[in-house]
Amino acid sequence: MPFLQSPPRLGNQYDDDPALRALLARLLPAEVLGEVEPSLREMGEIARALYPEQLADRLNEPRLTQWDPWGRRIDEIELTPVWRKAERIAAERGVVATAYEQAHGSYSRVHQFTLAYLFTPATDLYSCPLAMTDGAARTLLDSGNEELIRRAVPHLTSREPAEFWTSGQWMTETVGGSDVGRTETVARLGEDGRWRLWGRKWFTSAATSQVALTLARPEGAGPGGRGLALFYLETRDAEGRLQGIRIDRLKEKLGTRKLPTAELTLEGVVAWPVQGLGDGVRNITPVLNLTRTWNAVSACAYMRRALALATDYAARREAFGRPLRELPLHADTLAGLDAEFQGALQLAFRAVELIGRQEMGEVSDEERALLRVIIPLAKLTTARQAVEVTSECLEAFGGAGYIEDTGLPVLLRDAQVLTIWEGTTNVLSLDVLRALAAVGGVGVVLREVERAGGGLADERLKSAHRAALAAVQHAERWLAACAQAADPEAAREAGARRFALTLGRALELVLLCQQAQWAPVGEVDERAANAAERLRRAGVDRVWASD
Ligand code: MFK
Repeated sequence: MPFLQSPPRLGNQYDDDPALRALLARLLPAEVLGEVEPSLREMGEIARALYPEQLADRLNEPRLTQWDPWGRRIDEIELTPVWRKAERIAAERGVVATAYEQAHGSYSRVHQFTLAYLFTPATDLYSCPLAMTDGAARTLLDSGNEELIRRAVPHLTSREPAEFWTSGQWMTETVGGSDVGRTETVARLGEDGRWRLWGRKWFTSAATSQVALTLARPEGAGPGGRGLALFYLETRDAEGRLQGIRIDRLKEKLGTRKLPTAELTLEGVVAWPVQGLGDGVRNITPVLNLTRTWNAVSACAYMRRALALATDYAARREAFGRPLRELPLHADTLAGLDAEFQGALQLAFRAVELIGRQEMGEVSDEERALLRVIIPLAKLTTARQAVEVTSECLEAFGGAGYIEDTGLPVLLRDAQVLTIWEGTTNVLSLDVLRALAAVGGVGVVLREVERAGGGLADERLKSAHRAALAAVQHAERWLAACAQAADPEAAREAGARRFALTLGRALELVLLCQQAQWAPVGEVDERAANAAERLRRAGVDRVWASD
């Protein structure tokens, strides 16, 4: 009998994730954890059960049909089987709704994002429309626009599949996805008192959404982001026909291929101003802050999925007379990747925790400032980690990791988007600089490092904490020294990515130390402590020594 390798398998994705369970035990009071755990275990089971279906669905992609056989323009998009299932699961399990029902106050955000974390890798990025839906619900609620709140929010936060709507977030135009202030879409007020939009949207993720938030320049308004207005629109009429929107084509993408990302032309679609007729960029930032948090949580989820598969395989696959997991170098490699994942999970959920408290009005000014900085840091740091970790996990399978019908390469292709959409690593690094300038400098990060290190007793953890503190202090000195450069602005911009990654990784390290020390009295969570030790040794300071 020739040698045949059994493929990797997944168990319940909640039960099998000790880092997640330890984190939730720290973040949630025991009674809250007891109440939400059944829903998490159920989602972990859904993820396990969907895995074979994802593999079977591998070659299916969404299809756009622009014309019916009789020449009518229809622009219909047919979704893939797992996506159709995901729509229903997302609504019924409250992957958005949980955050707005607030059954557990500020802890509901932790509950919701844990559902999202378990759901994301099981449903081929259906989390994209959910992220935008969450962002739209928050933005409408914060806008105080009662008409739109009544009209849309009950749908965006519904658990009833027939009632549930998702929202698009149409920002990117041919001028690019970063410099949004150059948006060319025009808004005109008709004689009937209604606004209509004309323009071309170049990247619209999930073009199947029922509603969208988008930016347009009211005729005659000034340039830049201040001259733009934030609009809400409904994509279809009562018969389900697109109204004032043409789908030009679906994008041919490296990954996220189940996601029907489209190019659209707006041809007079009726739209409602959400919050006045200016400051569109500022008014859409609540969407960005939530979708960036979804991005960070999704990055963790992709790392976890790749590690779950690689770890399972390492127990099954024998080479050189032993299972891979007993080969010292293989074990060391996986442990390094697991450390990156654990650090990322801590940082992403620190943002989640603060969002929950902010929504309940429980944050201090200090925490509000920290949140403004931590969201772009979490997004940019975890997205880069996701690409590195998924890539290494493919390598841990040897040749099988490079073969399409193992279902493994798609993990890397999908993870790559996390560094790009919602702001690239560079755009977010610059955002970190702007955010720090607005909140009074690096002190807010230093104080978080101090806070997280407050109760450390274990010597290894204290040493890791010192390394993180030194890295943030180095970053602060670099920023101050930029003022002496011939062109301070250029110096700050050129080093912004190294600076931001240093802050992001240092925060991961101290939060991991906090997690490790938190374990039941007198003990240290060895899994988290080992991860902290590895992150420290791998190094968190990315600022150049000569800077
Ligand atoms: C898995 C789930 C992932 C979710 C998938 C969703 C897929 C969606 C696909 C996409 O649409 S991807 C495209 C997403 N595009 C971006 O993320 C935009 C990237 N570019 C930026 O973020 C730029 O930094 C920005 C557009 C914000 C810069 O534009 P401007 O015109 O130079 O704005 P400016 O002056 O920096 O900021 C305007 C105001 O907003 C300022 O306030 P004031 O008016 O009071 O001065 C800023 O302080 C404020 N602001 C900017 N960013 C903010 C913010 N406030 C709070 N939070 C922020 N993040």
